[in-house]
Amino acid sequence: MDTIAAISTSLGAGAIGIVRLSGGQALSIALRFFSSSRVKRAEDVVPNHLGLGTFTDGDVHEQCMMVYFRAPRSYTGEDMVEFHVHGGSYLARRVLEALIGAGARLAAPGEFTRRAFLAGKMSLDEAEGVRAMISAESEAELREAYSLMSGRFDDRIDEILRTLTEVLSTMEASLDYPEEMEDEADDSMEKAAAVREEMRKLLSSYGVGKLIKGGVTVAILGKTNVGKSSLLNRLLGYPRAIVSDVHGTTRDVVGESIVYKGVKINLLDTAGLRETTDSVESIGIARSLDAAHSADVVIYVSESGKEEDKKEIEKVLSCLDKVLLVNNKIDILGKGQGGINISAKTGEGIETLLDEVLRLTVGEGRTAETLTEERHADCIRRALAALERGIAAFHKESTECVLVDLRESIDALSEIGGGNATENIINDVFRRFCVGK
Ligand SMILES: Nc1nc2c(ncn2[C@@H]2O[C@H](COP(=O)(O)OP(=O)(O)OP(=O)(O)O)[C@@H](O)[C@H]2O)c(=O)[nH]1
Ligand SMILES: [Mg+2]
Repeated sequence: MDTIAAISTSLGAGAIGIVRLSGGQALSIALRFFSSSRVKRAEDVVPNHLGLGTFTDGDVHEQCMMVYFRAPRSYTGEDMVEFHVHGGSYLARRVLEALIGAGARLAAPGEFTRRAFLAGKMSLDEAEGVRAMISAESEAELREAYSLMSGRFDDRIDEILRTLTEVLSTMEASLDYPEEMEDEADDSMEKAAAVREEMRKLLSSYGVGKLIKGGVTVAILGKTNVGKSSLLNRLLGYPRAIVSDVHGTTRDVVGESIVYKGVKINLLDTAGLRETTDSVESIGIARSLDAAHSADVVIYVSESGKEEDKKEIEKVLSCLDKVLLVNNKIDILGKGQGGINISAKTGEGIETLLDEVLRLTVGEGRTAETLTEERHADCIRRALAALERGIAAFHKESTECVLVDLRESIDALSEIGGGNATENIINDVFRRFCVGK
């Protein structure tokens, strides 16, 4: 394979910039520019040692560090070189240009990791874990990403695959010797049923997994002046939205995120609900309702103790899934009946409110492995559907059909690790990586 190069650190001012090379020519290209008192020729380079030297390209001289990873003991499994140069996007770009001028090719997004996958250094879902680690924004997300990247999730899938393969070979044998193998076939189907449960459990964790990955979206809804924007500001810890005692202050949806107990929460403050003839405010109110419908949880704020027209609230909230009723301003109005009592002004009750948001969404007890990737969920859905068909076929005593369904189930599940993933699937996974990873 040709030798690829890219800047692996983010562009912009920083303490260091890393420029990477991977491929058969990595070391020879690197040594056209790098020299030090110890390193004159390729034989002088000690693998896995970071050495100080000078990168020289025409008039450009840069004191930098270089490290060489010899194949196959590198991230990609190929010969790799990294230059650690002083931070600053121009310098790193200049080094990259020199390497490309000397025969390296600019790497495509995720191409280093793709090569690692092709070299058998990691499975496809582990590669997805690498990407998830990079984009994680909360502790919960990081934990799930690590489970993917470290192969814990992969191990669980492999275990299911092993069982299914065993079931398949027993059923294949029972096709030839139906009478002798009757008991074994029955046992196998019990195993298949256990695997079915396992797959169902994994799939049901996807709801939570999605929330952990994308964050829990919470819309703050209510009439004008009840303190929605004050609540948003209190949750963020700084005055993001305008607060005033004028009714109809907020016109647009204001969105910001926080991390609470390791979970990302996307907050949406919305325009207060009221009858209005103002065309701009009407648009704002329509957006409030859209935000409420797209949210995972709606916090409906009222002023504590103030009766609101029940029918009117019903109209707004009836089709919403998860609603938390909140009585605000308890510092001046006292606690209300029903709902969570808070004061956006003093902060009282805010933790209770956030705990309730988590309880309604990600719950308290998370399972060992949570499904976070749509691609994996899709594979398991197909594998489960095929397995269910197979189990049904067994009870109708059609072993040929059972075999077809079992094979389909195994194929779908194998796609997770990338064993039989098509070029399209692989392209799709790595397309979403950044350049240099
Ligand atoms: N005492 C007290 N005042 C509050 C509290 N929350 C909000 N307020 C006051 O209530 C008024 C309205 O607050 P906002 O946060 O702007 O209300 P809103 O619901 O966003 O209003 P709109 O944007 O017009 O829909 C302001 O004067 C706030 O200072 C609270 O917990 N206690
Ligand atoms: Mg407001």
